[in-house]
Amino acid sequence: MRFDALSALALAPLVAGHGAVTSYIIGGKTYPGYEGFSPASSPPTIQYQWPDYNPTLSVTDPKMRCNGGTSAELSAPVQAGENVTAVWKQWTHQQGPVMVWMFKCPGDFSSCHGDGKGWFKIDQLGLWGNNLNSNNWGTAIVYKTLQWSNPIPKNLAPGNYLIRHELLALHQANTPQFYAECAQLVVSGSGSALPPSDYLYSIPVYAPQNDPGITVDIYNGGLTSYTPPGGPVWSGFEF
Ligand SMILES: *[C@@H]1O[C@H](CO)[C@@H](O)[C@H](O)[C@H]1NC(C)=O
Ligand SMILES: [Cu+2]
Repeated sequence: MRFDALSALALAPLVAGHGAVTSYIIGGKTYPGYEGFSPASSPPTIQYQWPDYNPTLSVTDPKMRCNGGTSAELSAPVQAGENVTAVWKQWTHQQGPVMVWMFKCPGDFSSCHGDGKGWFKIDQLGLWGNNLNSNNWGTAIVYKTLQWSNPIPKNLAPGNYLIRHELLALHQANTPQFYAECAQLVVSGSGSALPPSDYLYSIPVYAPQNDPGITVDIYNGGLTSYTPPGGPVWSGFEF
């Protein structure tokens, strides 16, 4: 009995671990995402339907893009400059960066799947301070608040976009865990800015598996700083 109880406790964190974006708050309105596991029976959403909470372990895995999701039936309107808040129903890890990416669709969402070199970062938070073996990481904010909020670049050209929220968990040395989900946004505004090509990446693969921001051992090596993989955030002011 005692053994069983302890085993159950030991297993619980595995079952309850990990996480995924489960809804979005935009302009004061909540847009439900998937809360379960596809194929979902829930109503249509703005979010790509994802299959599970499991981490993606390899930068080349197709799940890197949107956790294996497929096109959503709905989209959410957002004004350039307005915040998009992603909400996680659960999240367990406190070491590693948060990164938010967008992709401009050439046309309709039904034919836009984030293919090709078109993804750019609009926000990220890695480490603050100089202690990698700490909770001073972007993902610790998601752990505490179960949310991440940032604005759509104010000058971004209007159009159909995918937004991709990515958590990179670094608590296990040499076993980085990627968690990414996507949703569909219709951006409005009077801007005309689009990122220049040196800010654009394919997903996968936006960085090599041996990128120092991916292979980093946060418990060892005397490191005092950290740079997230995939380059800098696009400020939104270039044309
Ligand atoms: C919008 O996002 C920024 C972070 O980039 C945050 O400081 C601010 O509080 C957010 N605003 C709202 C209304 O959530
Ligand atoms: Cu996990």
